[in-house]
Amino acid sequence: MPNILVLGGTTEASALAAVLAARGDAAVLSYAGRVASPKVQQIPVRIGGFGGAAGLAGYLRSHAITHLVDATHPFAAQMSANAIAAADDAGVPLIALTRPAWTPIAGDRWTCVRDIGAAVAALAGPPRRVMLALGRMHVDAFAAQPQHTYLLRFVDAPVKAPELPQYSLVVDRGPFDVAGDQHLLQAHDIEIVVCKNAGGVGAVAKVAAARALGLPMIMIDRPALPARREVHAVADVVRWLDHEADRGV
Ligand code: 3Y8
Ligand code: NAP
Repeated sequence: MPNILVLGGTTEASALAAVLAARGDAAVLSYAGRVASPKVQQIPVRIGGFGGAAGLAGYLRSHAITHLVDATHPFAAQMSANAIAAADDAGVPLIALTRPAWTPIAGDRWTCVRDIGAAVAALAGPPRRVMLALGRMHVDAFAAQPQHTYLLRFVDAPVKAPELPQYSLVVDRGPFDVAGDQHLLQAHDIEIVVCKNAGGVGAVAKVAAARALGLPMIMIDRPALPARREVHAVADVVRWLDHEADRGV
């Protein structure tokens, strides 16, 4: 019988968890513990780091995990690298459930940059009204461009005030919808949107909203990851689980 560990934190991880619950599979979804109240899941949840790749390998062994599914966000690069190393060390099959990157369509005004630092640099110039749809973890880097008026969106109210001279803060969690994001951009008279190329559907609303309003975007490319088996659909993970289980791998 499979005993599955899902590394979660994404819309796709939640969708997979619901399918595993319906199938009656033994499965646990893991969160880092980044937000105060993570989404309630239909399978048991564990919260907190493992203690690096070695800690995760130890968890795989001590909990007799038979299959590891990395369904983390494309920017959770450290977790994904640790999953590859730990699965190899513990001899546990690994699959990644991830989302294809968003791609621009005709008329889009994207400036693609390689990381947060390049996004900060791309904001050099006269004051503008900028939406940073990046969450909380990287906002302080934008203090290097204090001339702008920022709109921030966090999952939780921050413990420490962001180090930006001029900002508005919205506390909200996705998945978001296009009408809501279009209203938000218009209400704050946003001139440019900065975001990560997260892919998927839970964060795409702002991309569609900016497109509808003809706004430029600074799109941060996702970090490169070591090679691993990757699928883009929950059904492909289920097929893998059944196939690998049949082979007794
Ligand atoms: C803790 C667990 C689900 C998962 C939902 C997806 C969609 C909604 C959109 C914007 C962009 C952002 C941010 C975002 C989205 C989904 C998904 C996604 C982006 C939760 C969650 C956890 C987190 C962590 C949080 C980060 C932050 C990033 C906000 C749950 C709600 C900006 C990423 O305060 C903090 O420390 C927040 C940290 C990592 C990035 C950052 O740098 O701040 N996600 N988000 C996970 C854990 O503890 O392991 O409560 O559901 C999950 C979701 N957030 O099941 O429906 O699938 O991507 N999350 C980005 O894409 O740029 C918001 O505002 O438009
Ligand atoms: P990260 O930088 O790749 O990971 C840093 C450390 O956090 C990891 O080494 C691990 O600690 C711990 N960790 C990360 N994900 C974990 C998980 N699912 N379960 C247990 N521990 C985890 O990760 P991150 O970018 O901070 O993302 C953290 C979580 O938020 C992930 O679940 C991710 O899916 C979710 N998320 C992230 C983003 C984003 O923009 N980065 C967006 C949406 C959702 P140890 O080394 O101690 O094991």
